[in-house]
Amino acid sequence: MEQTTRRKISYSGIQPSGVIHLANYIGALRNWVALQEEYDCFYCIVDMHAITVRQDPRDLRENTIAAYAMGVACGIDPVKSIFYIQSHAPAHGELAWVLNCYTPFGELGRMTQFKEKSETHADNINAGLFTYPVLQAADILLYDSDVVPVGEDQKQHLELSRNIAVRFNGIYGDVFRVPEPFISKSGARIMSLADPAKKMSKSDPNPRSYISMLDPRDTVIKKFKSAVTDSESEVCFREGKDGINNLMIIYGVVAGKTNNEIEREFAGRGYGDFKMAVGESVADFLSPIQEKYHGLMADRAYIEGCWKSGGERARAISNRTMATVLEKVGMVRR
Ligand code: ATP
Ligand code: LTN
Repeated sequence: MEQTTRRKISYSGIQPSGVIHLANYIGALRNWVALQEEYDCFYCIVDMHAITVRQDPRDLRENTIAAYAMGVACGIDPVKSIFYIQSHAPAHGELAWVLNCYTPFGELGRMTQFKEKSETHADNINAGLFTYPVLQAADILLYDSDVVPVGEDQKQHLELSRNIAVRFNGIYGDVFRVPEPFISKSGARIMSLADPAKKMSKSDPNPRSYISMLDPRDTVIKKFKSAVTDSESEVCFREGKDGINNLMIIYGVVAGKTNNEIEREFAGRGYGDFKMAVGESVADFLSPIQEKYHGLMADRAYIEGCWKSGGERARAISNRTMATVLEKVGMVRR
């Protein structure tokens, strides 16, 4: 760990396991982008994590490229930040193996994402799904990361990463920086539009439950019009009004308004008007991102150049950390 004045480091990853949706943006990506102002940033498309669930190879490759382009379209600067594809830096897998040997089985068994995914993928409960959070810890620890911008659902994995780092440091000295989660106060858990008791998720079979970042305008408006709310009519942020609270959070982010402003704007106007306004604002918000995305996808050479250079920079740094780790645990130098 360097002790000279260094900029703090932000690290995060997203799986290319399907379309990127509005909750990924609100819960995570917008913070990735914002942190670029003050932090040195590493952002990663975690294709190695994605194969813990069976993937069609062609889809995985396309989804990886699409997720990368979407990251850039949302504002990740591939020159300023190191934006890369996980499998392009082999130290991730290497460190994950080492850390597996320092992670108790029982701690992994308590991970709620593992329990949930074992239920939804009961036909393929593989060892990778079980050790998934160790690979995540490796991602983070390789880059000396200070903060990890994620949604609320990743809190438990972050806690495990911290435990792994502390345990390893306890044995070998200060090898890893212990990272902090960076979770927004508002928007860290965006709920499904079809069932406000469940989180918005790209693996939800009902496409009405989420807004893809690529949904066309009329689809966005239709989905918000049919969003499940409650039987009252007052637009206000209150416990028990999960559907409306969720729409208020989304509207607040895309239109830059506070809850008070939203309540005043829709006083006496009912849910119909409100849902329409949310739909239109989200569509307006997505439109320039979609335009940028399609431009990038049409210029494969440009984004390929970006991920190759990101991969090179990530490899150089992660290989250095890996060499230190191997030396600490007692491997003979190559
Ligand atoms: P799946 O739902 O299929 O497990 P996912 O949509 O959670 O996938 P990930 O790649 O696992 O997507 O997550 C990327 C980032 O988006 C993570 O930081 C995660 O915490 C965040 N995120 C995912 N869903 C939500 C949500 N509903 N609200 C806020 N943030 C979310
Ligand atoms: N596990 C995360 C994705 C992820 C990640 C990371 C997030 C993989 N590696 C490193 C932050 C830092 C998820 O399922 N959303």
